Amino acid sequence: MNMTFRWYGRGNDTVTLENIKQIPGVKGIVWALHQKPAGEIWGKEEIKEEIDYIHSYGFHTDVVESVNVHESIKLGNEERDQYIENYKQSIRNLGEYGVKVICYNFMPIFDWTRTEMFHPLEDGSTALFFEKSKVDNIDPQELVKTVSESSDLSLPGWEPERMAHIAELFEAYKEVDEAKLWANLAYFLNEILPVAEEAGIKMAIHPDDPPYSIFGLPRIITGEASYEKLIAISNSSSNGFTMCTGSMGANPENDMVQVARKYATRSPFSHIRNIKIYESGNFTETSHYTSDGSIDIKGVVEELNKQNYDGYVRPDHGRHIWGEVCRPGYGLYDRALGIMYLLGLWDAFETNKEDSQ
Ligand code: DNO
Repeated sequence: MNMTFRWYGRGNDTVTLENIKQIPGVKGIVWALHQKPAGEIWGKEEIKEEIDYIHSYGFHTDVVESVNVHESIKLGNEERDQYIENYKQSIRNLGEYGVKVICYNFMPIFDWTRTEMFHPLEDGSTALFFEKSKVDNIDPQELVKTVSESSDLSLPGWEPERMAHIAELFEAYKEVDEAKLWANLAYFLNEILPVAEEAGIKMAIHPDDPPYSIFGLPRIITGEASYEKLIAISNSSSNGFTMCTGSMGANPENDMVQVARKYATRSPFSHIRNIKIYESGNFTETSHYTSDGSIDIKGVVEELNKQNYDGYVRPDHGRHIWGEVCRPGYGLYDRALGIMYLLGLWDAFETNKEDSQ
């Protein structure tokens, strides 16, 4: 388990590399050129500048999250080939600077979606929250109208750039059902995977969050069946997954211990975090501690330990605790606690293993 921490870059994050340096066990920074619009080539100089800065703190820069996929690629329209060429060039450039894993997702229009960023928890902290009925009851047509006409209706995590084109995007996605989205993903993968292999990079697709269709848009990376389909598209060693316990685990039918058992070797990168799921389908983010949520974090780490997992791991979506003011889900304190829990579990399982030998 190679422990890492996601960082949004200088001037773009309340957490500093000095802060992260003081969390025991962190070896690398999960980074990105966050200002880069989806579809543009990541230039060598800008890559070098960022990684030199991160290296100066003694961290590795092996994992990038994310190189975002342009909407044309997901839609499969005539502009996609140009954007795929750009993506390939970014892969080559990142490979040249030693990057090993690129995390990406294939969610139409919206990345992760929550209805509340600072939902109060019983312990007095706040956390991200998803109210299923609220999302279910939003009529996509109304959504487009309201977002286009005013900025009154906006759910957290929606970027203004994308929202500016929301009407066109929804219109374009009318032609794209799940089967078409899969075909567009396959087209993209078959183009980029040979380049990734040559660059020494593993592509690691992130599951959809939450792992089901929202606003009538297709979502396809939702559980084990999706993983099997991905493997069927290409058995390339660069065709990898980001195992995210909180995203995929938001559907209680996904047993994340079993997912870890079956797919850890195909997951060069893991996001390990907990959520508490209610019967209504609502879920709230919690501390990483197994007893606080619905995901068997201890079981997942045990499984990874059994397999001597040497992939990159990061905690994710902390609560906002001790009065910290930060990016929602991305403060210092609770993610640091999460790391100590994950490393503690790992050490204990490691000792058990030695004892039983
Ligand atoms: C949320 C994250 C996602 C993730 C991307 C991966 O906080 O887990 O934004 O980085 O979906 O491409």
